[in-house]
Amino acid sequence: MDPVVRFHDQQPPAAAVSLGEELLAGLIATPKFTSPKFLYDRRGSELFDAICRQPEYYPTRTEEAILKAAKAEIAEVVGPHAALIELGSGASRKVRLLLEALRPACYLGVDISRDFLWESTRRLATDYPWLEVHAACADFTCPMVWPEGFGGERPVAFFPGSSIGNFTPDEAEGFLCGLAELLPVGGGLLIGVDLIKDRTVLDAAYNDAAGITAAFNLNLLERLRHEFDADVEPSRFQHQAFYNESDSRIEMHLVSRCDQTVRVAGERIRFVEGESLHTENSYKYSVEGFRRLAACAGFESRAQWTDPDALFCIHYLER
Ligand code: AVI
Repeated sequence: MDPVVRFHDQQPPAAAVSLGEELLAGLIATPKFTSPKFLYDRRGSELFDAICRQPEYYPTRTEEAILKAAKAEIAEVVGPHAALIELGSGASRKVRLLLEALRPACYLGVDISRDFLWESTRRLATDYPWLEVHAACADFTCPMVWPEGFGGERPVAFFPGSSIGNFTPDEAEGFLCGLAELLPVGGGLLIGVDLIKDRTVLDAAYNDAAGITAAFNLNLLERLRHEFDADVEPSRFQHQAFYNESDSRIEMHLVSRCDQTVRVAGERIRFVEGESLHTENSYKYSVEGFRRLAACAGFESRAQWTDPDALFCIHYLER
């Protein structure tokens, strides 16, 4: 039998136009920057999946190990029959580690990539026939509403992968405030957050020996060529990633190897040799630091789990 997924399209129709404007605004700014979301076209998502399998990139396997080890405890704190919402659900891989233990009443996957979302929620509905599966194609970083027909007594959002780290702390607080408004009192948030640690571990994680993170970063330029009609030559830029200790963040940049002018969507963008385009931040938090941030957004800490090497933390917070 065909798996049943209730699909809700919440995509704004003019997305492509406003994306171009947003991109250009960052390229003509000083210093130049682009939002990390531009790194995720189809190829970018594939490369990110490959990053997650690199030996130096510890967050994915560490978070999965924590989820496996703590699933019974997580289920006890969260309680059964929740309405589970996965933000940025992608391949819905991590949630599978929890479903049998959590036994939620229903599941909603939220992702911006329509095809990916459709395929992964259909697979989920096939593999967990007892679960009511919903999918919402939406940009969860923008204000959203729970789709019609989805709900239950207690919504619990699941936001793994330390994606919260790709927001600045102010943006993260704003995002958590928006989420707090969507959740009733007693609603929960299970969130994965990368921890502050030795810089050699961090620098290696974003400069893997196989060059996958470099390819992921440089793929932004391929995207500029194909989608935004840019005449940019990726080999004239170099991947750079380093830990900025004072801001507790990894910074990822594309550094121009020479003086050059690039045309993007009819606009001429000048780079001098050594000038960088800042493509991503990945903030790291202490356990306490993140609890403080969440408290500012109206969440109370209920529990948290870390790995033996204190690389990564999963927090359970409640409204
Ligand atoms: C998705 N996000 C949490 C990843 C990170 O670690 O900040 C993206 C990434 N960028 C380079 N490597 C991985």
